Amino acid sequence: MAGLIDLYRVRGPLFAGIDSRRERTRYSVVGAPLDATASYRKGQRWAPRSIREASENIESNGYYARELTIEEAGVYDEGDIALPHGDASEAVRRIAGVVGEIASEGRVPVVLGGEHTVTLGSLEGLARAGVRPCVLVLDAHLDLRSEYMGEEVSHATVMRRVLERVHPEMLVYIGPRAYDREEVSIASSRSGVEVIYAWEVERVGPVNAGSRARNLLGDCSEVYISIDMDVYDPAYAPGVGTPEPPGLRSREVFRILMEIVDHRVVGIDLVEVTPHYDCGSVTSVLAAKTLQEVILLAESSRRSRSRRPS
Ligand SMILES: [Mn+2]
Repeated sequence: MAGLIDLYRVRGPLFAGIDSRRERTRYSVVGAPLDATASYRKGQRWAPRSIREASENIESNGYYARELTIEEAGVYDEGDIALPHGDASEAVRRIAGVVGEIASEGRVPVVLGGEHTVTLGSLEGLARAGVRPCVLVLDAHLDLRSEYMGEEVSHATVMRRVLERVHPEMLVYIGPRAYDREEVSIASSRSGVEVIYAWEVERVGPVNAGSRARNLLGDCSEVYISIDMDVYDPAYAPGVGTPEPPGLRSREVFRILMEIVDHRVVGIDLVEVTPHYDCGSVTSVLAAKTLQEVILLAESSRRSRSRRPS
């Protein structure tokens, strides 16, 4: 029977409800509550809390990754980064500072957005720690505009800035279906940028789409995964900043992740959940389950590798 003091203790929400000792964990969940440049629906700043709450109330096993539970995988919740409202560039600097510190400890940052702009800070932080991964983006959009509504650092330009400022060896997209002509021409002309469009996933199926992405990332020793929740069909994830039907089904995304996610994961972000436009928290719940699956797939792969005799 718990003492009375335990009954009064209220903390959280913490990611997956795990109150772990940091030194026994490898994954650092950190919230980046930014919605400075959201052009349609705002409120992504409320997402970290909403995703944490959902994550406390789903079961701790993976869908494909069934060997480990999220408690066993080793996750520590660092809390949220204090970000200014309305200054995306300063927010990116602060995110880079925090993520850089986490990565320099050899830990894997798991960034809860916030709008997609947070990915720039996260990748700049990793680079500062000497980690230069290939980048896999699941997104309805290419986010390759040079500027958007007069802003150079924005959710609609974030991958263009990543190409210019971080120079990943490979940038692979899965799920795009919304873009302008300039973005498509950049995506098709730059070496090291590959796109598996949503209709290609539909045509070849998630297993083949996933294995194509895995081949494209075959030479990468480190991989960063950015999941924009609008990659899902709005029927599965209505609470996002810029919904784009028709999109991927939840089981398709999970099957794709199973094909790709392995021990090479050095950083993860999940962005664009917009709780006030969500219905019954379905987007936050799917976001929490998606993150859990990515962590479990990465950690299971890492442990099975370290068990293997060399
Ligand atoms: Mn998007």
